[in-house]
Amino acid sequence: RSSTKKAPSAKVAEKAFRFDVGDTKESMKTSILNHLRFTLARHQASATKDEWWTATCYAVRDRLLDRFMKTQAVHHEQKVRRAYYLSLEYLMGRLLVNNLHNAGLFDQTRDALTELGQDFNEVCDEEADMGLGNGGLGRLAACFLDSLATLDLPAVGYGIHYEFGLFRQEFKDGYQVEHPDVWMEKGCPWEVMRPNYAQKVQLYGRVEHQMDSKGVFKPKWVDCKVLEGVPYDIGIVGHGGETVNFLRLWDSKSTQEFDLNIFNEGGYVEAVREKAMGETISKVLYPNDSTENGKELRLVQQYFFVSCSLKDIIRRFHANHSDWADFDDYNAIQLNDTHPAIAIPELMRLLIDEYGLDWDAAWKITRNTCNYTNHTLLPEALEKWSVPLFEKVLPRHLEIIYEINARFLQDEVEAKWPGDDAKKSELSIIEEGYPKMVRMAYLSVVGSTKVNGVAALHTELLKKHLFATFHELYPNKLINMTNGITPRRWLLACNPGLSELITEKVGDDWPKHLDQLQDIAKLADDAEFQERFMDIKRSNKQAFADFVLEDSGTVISPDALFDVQIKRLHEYKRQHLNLLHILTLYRRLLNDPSYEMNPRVFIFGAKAAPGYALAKNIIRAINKVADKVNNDPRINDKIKIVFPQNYRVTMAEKMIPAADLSEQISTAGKEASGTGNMKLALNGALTIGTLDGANVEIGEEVGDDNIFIFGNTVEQVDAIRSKGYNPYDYYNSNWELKAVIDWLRSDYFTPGEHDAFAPLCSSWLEGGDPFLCLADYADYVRAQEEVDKAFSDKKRWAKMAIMNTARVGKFSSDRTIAQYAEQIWHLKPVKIGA
Ligand code: T68
Repeated sequence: RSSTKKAPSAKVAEKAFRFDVGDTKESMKTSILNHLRFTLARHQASATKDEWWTATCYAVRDRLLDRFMKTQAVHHEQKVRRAYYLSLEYLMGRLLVNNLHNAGLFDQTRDALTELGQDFNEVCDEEADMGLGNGGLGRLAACFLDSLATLDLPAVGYGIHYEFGLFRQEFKDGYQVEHPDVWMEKGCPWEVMRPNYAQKVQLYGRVEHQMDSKGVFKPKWVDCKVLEGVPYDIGIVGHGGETVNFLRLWDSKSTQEFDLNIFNEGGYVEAVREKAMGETISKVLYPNDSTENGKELRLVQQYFFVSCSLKDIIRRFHANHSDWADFDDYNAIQLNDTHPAIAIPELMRLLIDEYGLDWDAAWKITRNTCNYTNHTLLPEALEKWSVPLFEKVLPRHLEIIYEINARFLQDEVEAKWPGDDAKKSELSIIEEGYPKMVRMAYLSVVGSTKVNGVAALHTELLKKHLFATFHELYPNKLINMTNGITPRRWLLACNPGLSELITEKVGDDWPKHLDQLQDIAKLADDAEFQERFMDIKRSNKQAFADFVLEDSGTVISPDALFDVQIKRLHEYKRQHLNLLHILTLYRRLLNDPSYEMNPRVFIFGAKAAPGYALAKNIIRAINKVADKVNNDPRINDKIKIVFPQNYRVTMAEKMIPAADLSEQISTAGKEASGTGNMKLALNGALTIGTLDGANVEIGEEVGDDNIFIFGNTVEQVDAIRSKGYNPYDYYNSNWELKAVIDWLRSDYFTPGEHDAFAPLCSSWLEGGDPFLCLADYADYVRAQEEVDKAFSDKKRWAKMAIMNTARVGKFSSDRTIAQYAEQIWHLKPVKIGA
């Protein structure tokens, strides 16, 4: 009987399955309840908020995984070329709301939770930020993943599954105190562990050169420690929900073989200790955003994730191909700064030592596959590893780097500049000295096809300074890829009021085609549109004011000008120049109670690297000035300063929609691009900024009338420095500047505590003011007066704000990623279909 009955066709089975993970409100309800019951073992009546959150994430994840498997199957069947993004940092923030928007499940899920008696926003607030990054570089990687999936590009992100992301910041008596960030406390429902794709990684040991059967000496890396990398995958859904790519994060484990050996020798305690060491590798993110401290564990982290990732890439390549000559046809690797640059010698090692290719074939493949993005010109941020450390941790890689260098100097530098030894030592990957150092940026340039800067000015400066001689040697290698931000997170999800207004005017396609915002420019003079635009701004400001009240008890008025500086704390970003302006206004108000200015709220969000003493002193100065100013009845609430603790992606999502003014005031030539500048402009904040990084391009887009530019240009900064900059010239000739610095030097802001801000104040004077705060002060104050004047004219301000939103479509990361795909990766979109 049963033999006559046909098995259900694949189509029918698929349909039944798809019904199971349907996208209606009712199916979301069913899924959420099922997960509460069968995944979390909870009755609806007794479930806590975080359990509702977990169940909701699982319900969403089910739908993503369905598309994820489909996407990977199509990529596999079509043998597509893929891009691999290697980054030590991914600053993802929360995932629920963005996944809902991108997957087209937002309304249904919100309604489902509401009908189940839950407050949707409260459930979303249960999610901890996934803060596996420091700042711009890590957040850029997260925006890029969103755009890669949205553009249907086959891509995988690789990184580390840190147990602790960027530290949680607390202020005590104004001081920054750091705590570990336990982001997985409630579990991470988005990730899927994949022990089947675990990889082994060798470290330490030494290299033996053993003769093979043909009498040739072959290097052999022996006596190594072996670690295991276990991957965790997080689905990355593009807007519209068709492509689901993934982010694969490696967790380190010590290996069983390793443990067994020691156990057998009877060293139980040693075995457990070694095991703990193996698990240290992926414990914690290094919290430095702009200095390298040359720590061994950091090099081990870099190699660990690079080696796991390359082996995974090779495994996937071998699933479809057998000829190594095809490798660079199917794989493009992007190095996010030099942190994964060890990929270059590691790929060489794998090809030569493990797969038996000869040097020239391996080098051709490696160089054709790898590309490198530079994110900084700051000399202290350029990675260099000491040769002795390298030799200890990665002895075989050091040999390979020496060989890469020898061939590079001989075949390329000598060919171009015969007999020029100065050129050779200038370009050498190995810097002479005691100890010798490996220059990772040079290794990255030599081993890559394309090298890119992250804004037009930055790329020009790379060509002129850091990589000037390389640019002569390789005139086509250096290119510009101006950064971008994903409009899904940074407008659609974080600013629903403005998003709805825009959709009403230009339709709902703009999140994928941000240039369409241009169409609202014609409404910039329309009184009704201006009113609606500014009403939305006001209600965003009110929402932020509510948050501040709850968070710190400080009352701020949504009618004040919200002046926002949110970014890592660094001298080059000049939060302390902002502070000089605040003190200037405070002083003016005290000296002349009738001094006219619009009430302003100065808003800061910033973490300082734990070892960066001066940055921490600046944080304390801002906090202590805030205490005084916020409680001074003499100034009638004209100035408020708010500096919420623990700035992170989720806080940025509240601050950016509420901002009137965006502070982008780095010393010209120091900020590679900036991306906060783009997010703020998109949400209708006006920029006050120097001609630095992407500010230059923002100015070109919005027009001179809609931005406040001040300060010395890169050329002027160079000129000032070459004449011999003396901050005292400015201090002694500007009595107001002198007065505010002296004020900060007194104990006015820390009664009874002397010299609290001596480090900060002496950096401006005795320390030589390395970032030219004093040279830019007067023009900054002048530009701020212009801002104040513009803000007094409500119609003018509204028009300028609208023009900012309308004209920054260029800064969608979709545009950036489309450029990478075309000019670097040669990558085509792949439609996944129904
Ligand atoms: C930033 N760099 C640039 N570095 O400063 C910023 N982490 O101008 C640019 O917009 C952004 O990259 C994206 O291109 C960083 O954020 C780091 O966080 C960093 C540096 C060294 C080590 C670790």
